[in-house]
Amino acid sequence: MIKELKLPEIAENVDTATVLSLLVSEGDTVEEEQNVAEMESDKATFDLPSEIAGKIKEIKVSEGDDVKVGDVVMTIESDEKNKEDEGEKAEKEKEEEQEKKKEEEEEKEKEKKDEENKAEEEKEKKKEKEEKEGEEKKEEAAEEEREGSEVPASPSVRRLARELGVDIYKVEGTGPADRITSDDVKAFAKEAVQKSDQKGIAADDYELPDFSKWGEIEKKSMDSIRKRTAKNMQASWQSIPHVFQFDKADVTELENFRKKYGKEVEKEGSKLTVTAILLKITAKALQTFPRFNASLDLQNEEIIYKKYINIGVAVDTERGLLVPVIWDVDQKSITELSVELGEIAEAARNKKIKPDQLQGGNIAISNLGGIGGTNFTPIIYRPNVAIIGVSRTSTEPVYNGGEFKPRMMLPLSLSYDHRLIDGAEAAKFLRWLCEALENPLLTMFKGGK
Ligand code: CAO
Repeated sequence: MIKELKLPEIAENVDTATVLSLLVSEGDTVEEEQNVAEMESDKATFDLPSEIAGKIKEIKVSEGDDVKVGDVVMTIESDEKNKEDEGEKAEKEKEEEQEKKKEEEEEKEKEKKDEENKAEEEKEKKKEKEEKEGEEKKEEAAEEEREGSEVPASPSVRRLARELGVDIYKVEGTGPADRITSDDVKAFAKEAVQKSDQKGIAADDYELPDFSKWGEIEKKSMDSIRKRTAKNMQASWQSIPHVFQFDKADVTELENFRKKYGKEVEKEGSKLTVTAILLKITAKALQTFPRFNASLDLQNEEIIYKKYINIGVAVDTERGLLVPVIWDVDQKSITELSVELGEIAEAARNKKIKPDQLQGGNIAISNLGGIGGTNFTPIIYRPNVAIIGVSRTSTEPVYNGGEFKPRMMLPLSLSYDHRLIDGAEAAKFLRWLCEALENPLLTMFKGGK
């Protein structure tokens, strides 16, 4: 019995991987779970294990090939017929079960949607009537006059289109008399997002000059991480209205503490750095300010509050920026966080990070202080709503009301999504972080668990 080994699902939004190296040849015998190829997606490097024990029959890819999820990488002839039959049966049963579950879910979804549509239509009719003489009608008329054309959509649908950044004049109405419904707007927005995801990096119309006219040049293809970073950064920057807040924490006492107790962490084979301490304090801050731990679902007009505290840490690697995630930060000690931070940073740099270690973060910390700089404005990682930027601690003269004293000041920046977070809340969040760094005891009674 010959079994096809296909490239499995790797991670969300990842549909291809490159074959870095083949670890077997045709005719080789392999064990179940034995790694047969080393692969690299734009998020991480990972090993591809054989699902069965047997003999490699045919290898369908070569090193350097890009393979799509679901494509056959190689075929393997099983050496245990019975086991295979059993496996096949179980797989078939699993598939049937999944199919059944999917059908039930689709049916449920359809019923829900029908109900929603009905309710939405009734609501809209009522609203339209109320709004006929109302203020919004005037606004609508004024807007239509401005735009110079009539669009059959209620003010609430127009508002939704504005919030989703949809040009209502491009939406085709499917309601009575071609009226544009909120579903039409949502479907249009969804399609636009899908299209932009498929397109990869959206190149604009700008035409590059021929640089070789002015001197020697060399062209190199962008590697997968660079392509992914460019695409994500562009999408985040274009879709999130960023606002930036800056503050400084007096970390003089904290630095003394770090020097004194750093040895405890060294015993565990790691280093007590500002990043590890900040991870712990940020976890407390997220419990106190849950909006910073949330995501925005504009399509369904919902705010998704997460009850877990996972924090991404930007890591500078030779291949570019990676953001591995430390899970359940609130449940770990600073020593554990220091050790884990050291391990994931090393894994990211040595291409050993697994795709699922790069997912599920609610906010990110980007510390460039080890390199230098007085401040910077990092871009938020979608679907997060904020990112904390850390610059270099420096000794500054600080006036204490009577005299200037040399204090160690840590500059912090906060980039936040202004659709969800208001300026005052952002200022409070960052102040909270600074005060907690200045006096960590405050975190014990200033909210949080
Ligand atoms: N101010 C002054 N010194 C700092 C500092 C700061 N804010 N942050 C770190 N340092 C010091 C550390 O104490 C350490 O000093 P010693 O070598 O004397 O012990 C040194 O800088 C190097 O620190 P580190 O990098 O080993 O450890 P870390 O835990 O602070 O940071 C990590 C870990 C992974 C965040 C970091 O290595 C890194 O990759 N930073 C770059 C992140 C990045 O690229 N961000 C840009 C993303 S754009 O959004």
